[in-house]
Amino acid sequence: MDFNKQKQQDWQASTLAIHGGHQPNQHGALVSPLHQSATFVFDNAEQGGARFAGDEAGYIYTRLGNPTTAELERKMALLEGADDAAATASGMAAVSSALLTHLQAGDHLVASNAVYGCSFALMTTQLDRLGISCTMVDFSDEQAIRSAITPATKVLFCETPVNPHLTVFDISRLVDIAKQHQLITIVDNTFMTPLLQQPLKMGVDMVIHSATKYLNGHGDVIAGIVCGKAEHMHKLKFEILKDFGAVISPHDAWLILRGMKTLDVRLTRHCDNAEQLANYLDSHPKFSKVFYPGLASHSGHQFIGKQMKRAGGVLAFELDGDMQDAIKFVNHCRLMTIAVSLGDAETLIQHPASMTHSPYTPEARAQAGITDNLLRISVGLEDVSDIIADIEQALASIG
Ligand code: LCS
Repeated sequence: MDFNKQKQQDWQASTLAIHGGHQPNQHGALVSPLHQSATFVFDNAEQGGARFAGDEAGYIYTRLGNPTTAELERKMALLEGADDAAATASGMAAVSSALLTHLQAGDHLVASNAVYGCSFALMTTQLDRLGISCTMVDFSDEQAIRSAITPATKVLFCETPVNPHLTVFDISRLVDIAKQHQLITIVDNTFMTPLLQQPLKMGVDMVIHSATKYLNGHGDVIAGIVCGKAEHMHKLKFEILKDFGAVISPHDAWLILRGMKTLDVRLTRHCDNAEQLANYLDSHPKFSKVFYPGLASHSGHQFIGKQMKRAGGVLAFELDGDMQDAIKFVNHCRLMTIAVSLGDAETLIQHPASMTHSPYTPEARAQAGITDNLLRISVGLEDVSDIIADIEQALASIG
């Protein structure tokens, strides 16, 4: 990386989210220019050849690198404590690129049985087509993980906290298991962002994000990020992303750079609102279970202040009743918007069994603890009293 990393490494995360990776530009613009260009001009044919050969630094073609994208990648590498980062076209491109960096036909992957629905589909269906097998187990059960490992296993993969029911896994324990078997660990850090959790600093090899969520924060971009060690990132960028092609648009990278300037203040508000909402739901007789690591009753609570700074802005709960009652409740929400995604200013409510986790088979969903009456809320930035009032009126409407 060709920037003043030493100086920037000393900054706090909230400062890095604003200034990290920024370099002076030609006209001294405060906001880094958007380099919306597919290709870059060579002074002469020799220079073009030298850039392709890797003998001269400089941009070639945006699928191989772009100055706007590079600023986002430097910022994320600094925030996660990584050697390097790569921005991708979506969170799923980040998940698939990270996995394909380490896996090939004949290899085996052990993954948590509760992950985002399309990560489940990728690991159980698409990778299977490529000859990469996957065993999914409960990552809270150390013995289950150990039993799933075979001589062909190369990677351990999980999200923590888990989408949609916020189970938290012990990252240091997973790293210990992986080290004993010489496995690569990949953690999806989407629900936390590096401001709340830094898995690489706990020994994880690769971290991935759906940047669609908190990093961008404004609901107008689909993107992903992978962070990791230099040799892994080199393979990911200059083999996997180069040849499979799932790179980010520079415009989307630019929007994420803008969004990240407010990441710290947004996350503080998301967490404050989610804590208050979780306490409200937990004390209400109509909600039989509330899943939020910020609650003392949640199994993940022991990790708050250790592995993760705060519990984040997503919570889930089971409404007293069946799936039809849950659907009816959702349909009566007025302020809370019925939509998937998370990490936006707007509070979003969705029904995981029929929406985000519909790629699961009913059996796999049951094993992962995703019940038919489970609802997930991505708590937004509104005044929390308005969100609570919306829940009250929805409950009153369904009787
Ligand atoms: N990882 C996690 C933990 C996610 O929640 C998602 C998307 C992805 C990866 C994939 O990211 P994408 O390609 O969508 O940028 N989660 C979604 C969700 O819960 N609702 O809609 C998308």
